Amino acid sequence: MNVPAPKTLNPTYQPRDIEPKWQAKWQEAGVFAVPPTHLPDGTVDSRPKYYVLEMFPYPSGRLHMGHMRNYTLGDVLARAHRMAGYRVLYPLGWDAFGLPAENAALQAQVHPREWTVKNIDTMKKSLTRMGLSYDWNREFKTCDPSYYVHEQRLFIEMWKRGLAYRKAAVVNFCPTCATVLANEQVEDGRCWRCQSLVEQKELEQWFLRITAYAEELLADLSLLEGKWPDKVLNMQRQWIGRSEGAVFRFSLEQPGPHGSAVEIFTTRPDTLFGVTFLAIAPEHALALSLSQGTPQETAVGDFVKQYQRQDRATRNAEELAKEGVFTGAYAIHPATQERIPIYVANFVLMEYGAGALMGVPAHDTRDFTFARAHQIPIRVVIQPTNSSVEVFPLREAYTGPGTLQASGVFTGQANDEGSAAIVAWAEKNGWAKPSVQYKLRDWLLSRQRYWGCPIPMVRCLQGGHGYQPVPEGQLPVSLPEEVDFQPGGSSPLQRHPTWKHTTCPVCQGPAERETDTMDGFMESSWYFLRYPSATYTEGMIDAEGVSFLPVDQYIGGAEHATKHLIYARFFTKMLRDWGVLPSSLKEPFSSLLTQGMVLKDAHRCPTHGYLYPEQVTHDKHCKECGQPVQTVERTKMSKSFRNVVEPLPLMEKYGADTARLFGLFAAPPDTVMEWNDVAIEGVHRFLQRVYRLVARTLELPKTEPPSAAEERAMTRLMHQTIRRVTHDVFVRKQFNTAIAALMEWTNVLTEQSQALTGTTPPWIASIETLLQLLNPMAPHLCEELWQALGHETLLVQTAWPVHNDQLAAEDTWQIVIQVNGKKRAEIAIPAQSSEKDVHTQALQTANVAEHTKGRIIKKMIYVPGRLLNIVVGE
Ligand code: ANZ
Repeated sequence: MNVPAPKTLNPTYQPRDIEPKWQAKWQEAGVFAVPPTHLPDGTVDSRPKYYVLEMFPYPSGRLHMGHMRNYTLGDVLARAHRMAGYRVLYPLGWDAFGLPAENAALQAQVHPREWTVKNIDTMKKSLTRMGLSYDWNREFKTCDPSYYVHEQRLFIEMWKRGLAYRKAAVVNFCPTCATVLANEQVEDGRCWRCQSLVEQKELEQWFLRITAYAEELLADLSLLEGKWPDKVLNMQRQWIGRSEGAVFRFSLEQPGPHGSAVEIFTTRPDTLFGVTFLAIAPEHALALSLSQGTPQETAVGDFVKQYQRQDRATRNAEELAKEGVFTGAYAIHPATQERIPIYVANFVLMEYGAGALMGVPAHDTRDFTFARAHQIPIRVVIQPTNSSVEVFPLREAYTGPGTLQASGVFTGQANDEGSAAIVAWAEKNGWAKPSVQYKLRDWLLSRQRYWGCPIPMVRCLQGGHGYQPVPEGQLPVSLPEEVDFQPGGSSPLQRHPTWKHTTCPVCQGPAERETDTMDGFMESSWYFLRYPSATYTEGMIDAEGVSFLPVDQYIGGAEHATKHLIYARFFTKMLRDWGVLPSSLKEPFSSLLTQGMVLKDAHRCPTHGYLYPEQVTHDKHCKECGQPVQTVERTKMSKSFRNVVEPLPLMEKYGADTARLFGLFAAPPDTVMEWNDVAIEGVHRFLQRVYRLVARTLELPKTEPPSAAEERAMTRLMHQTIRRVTHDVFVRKQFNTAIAALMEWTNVLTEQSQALTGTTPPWIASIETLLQLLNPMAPHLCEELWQALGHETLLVQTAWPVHNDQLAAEDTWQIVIQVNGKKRAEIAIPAQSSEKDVHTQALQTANVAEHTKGRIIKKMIYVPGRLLNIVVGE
């Protein structure tokens, strides 16, 4: 091998000098840009594509450890795949609309755009400092009209196809943010951003019909099995929440202007004969009218008022106190003709099923509690096979399977069979139909805020044309820059003196623009389509862009499981149905990696609350008052816990390569990562060792080739390490074990280097391969050392090393010998020995001979090259 001429190397590792230098060189050489498939010279780039993407950041202005971990994972995959010969698309943009920008405008009197742009600038500098290999040519921010124009076209198309519509709805309203919130944005009855108690208001809103895709969104989760974390798949299944059952119609005893029947949804038609009450939601049209003129009228009125104000999440919670009030009215049981009392109850949700249920106290826990509280009769209609359930003394509902009893002609049937038979019979008689319900609700899109994408619709004021889309030639509908930020119920767009006034596209008469803007989750539902076609202006994505889909590896937080990750799937399926995306594209993200959180101990003083690390003494006392502090172990990094580690100072101290490596080494990517000051020192020392190893190599003269045996041993370890690291990086995506393999190898090489009197081709090959394998994780250091070894070409442009199984094979096998499953010896035997040779040598080993002496060998189980289990008996 031709050993290149060495260059000089600074005697000590100085990441602060090395890192910016290489970042500039990579930029200059344009090594991270993805050229078009069809090059101007007529050639076609036929490398396989690899699209790796991290969930794009909200430009809050701060880069935290979570970001750092997230982006390093993506960068390692991008860099490794580039070296392995893929055409890698690895872009970043900005999720730039959202409330914090608008809140900043309210508080600090800066325009949201200015705030956002400034933050993007700061964050981009930090990301660049980390040495991330993005193709910045594809960067965009979602608050630019050139981005959201595509979203407005998409909305109009959805409206034309009936997938966007308006509906009056009881909505979650945050009084502090003065905006409507989607169900997903209410957490424990509070606003997800400001934690204010959420109120309920009835307002006309824009919705997106995601429920049209409920079935497919659920079914296609099976395509993601093994490629997405089970946890995320299960959360989506629950969220979509498919229930099979039936709708039954119960006639009212006294039909009135409100109708003659009440419909209920049940998943347990088998319990029909056990129904002893009905319950309807407080918002149900019948709630007030049924009680009219009955002594219950006031009680029902008060109850309805009270619960209409309660937010959806609380109403839905398991621990909600089950309350209800009798309406004074009765229904007639369709099978038994009995009178069934109708209640209004808080645990019945208007949005689910028919907004009403049939109560079966004997077989449903909730109904049981309710019946006891309201002295409602209990009727047992299912008997378990091996015991018996009687009304007295029934302590709890029997919810298990069994045989139907007291169920007319269905008595004696197994309950699951009975269920189908009852529905079929009732359907024939005209008072039931099978029904499938989903928990998934249509997506409430409108927000009464300024800093979002304008909804491109206008309302005709005089001509009676209702809502009309803004004509294509007038798109994008851009946000006005001059607005007045006053907190209040209406959006600043509503208060703008001129912006909303326009003309009706149908009659040219006066019209008003929609002043609501879109939910911020809209921009993130399709942004991954934009990077591959970043410069295409005619539409969202062109053929070239499509060729990069789907995203091969998506990386982000599991907290997006039921929001962004469902919306993006919905949009992909919808755009495929429209022909914008190919029919073969079923899912947007082939593989999903949800990275674990970064945790760190926090310290709390009984008097001074949470303390910064520098406020705590070595023996864990508060520096202020001397009291012992309580350690809250492994808690989420958060400003309020004062346990945040800032990435920038960390990179200043140790360099970006150490910070990157620590994030990768501390834990597998999908598990929580614990912050540890000792470990960061540890990875820093490892990089210094690599540096010294190369420095030592450069000091030595070239010498004669080593002995064949030495060369063989060196080459073997190199090929074994290539094999391990390649598998860990490309297949397992477990970078911590890849780094461990490189650390082990470095230790061996360091030890050998001490005795070395000169460098030889296999030695240089080892050192260079070490740098190539470490390069995706610590790219700056490796590039510097690569250059020091005399290379003119950039390390990032070299090919990923490929191992050779033969060269990696051991000369000898270490085989564990067990007798009846217990380890008795370990033998070394030339590799590739026959099974018979292994038997012979094993039986001759003293400890094995002793344990088999005088016993009959029944069987020998052999795992080639690894293990022999001798099964003996008397
Ligand atoms: C009678 C019955 C008997 C029920 C029994 C359950 C057990 P999932 O599985 O979540 O879909 N239900 C129907 N509509 C409701 C509404 N709008 N709000 C609250 N609860 C409602 O739940 C379906 C069950 O929840 C239905 O089946 C109904 O109670 C209740 F032994 O009907 B069941």
